[in-house]
Amino acid sequence: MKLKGWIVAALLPLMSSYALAQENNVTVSEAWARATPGGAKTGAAFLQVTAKTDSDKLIDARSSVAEHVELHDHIHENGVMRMRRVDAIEVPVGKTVTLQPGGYHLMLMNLKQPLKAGETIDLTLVFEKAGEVAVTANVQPIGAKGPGSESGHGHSHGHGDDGHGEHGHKH
Ligand SMILES: [Cu+2]
Repeated sequence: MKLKGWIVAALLPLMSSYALAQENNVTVSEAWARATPGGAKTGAAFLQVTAKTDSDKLIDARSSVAEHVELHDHIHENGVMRMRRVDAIEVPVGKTVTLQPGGYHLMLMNLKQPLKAGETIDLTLVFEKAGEVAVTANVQPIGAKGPGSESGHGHSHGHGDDGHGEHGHKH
């Protein structure tokens, strides 16, 4: 069937860009990472986690592009935004937890290579109950604030004010 083949061909890239993964109760979607300037040793990755029928906790993560991956949060301290390592990110049942710039994120430590916009990286998330969930993250340009138009949700606003949202991932 010609038509069927066409539909499959159209859906495959869409599905990979959604980076959908489902493991029991936990769903991970919209995974993306920020491109890094050459020489940067750390990068950041973001995603959404939903727990359908039971609360869970994100307790660890790893990627083949980084020596190790830390779970980070941002806190305001005396008017300054700082990153802080956290042991776990709670995923309450029925809620979608969004890891995004300025909030929770995955810190990719000791990058083995720069992250280039347009490429993809692998992420393995470790949940307390659901265990390991592997996803593919799209690398968005430096300064990107969301998964971009490639996510299929039309989050690309294109008003170009990239001035804020940069919190200086210094370690
Ligand atoms: Cu961080």
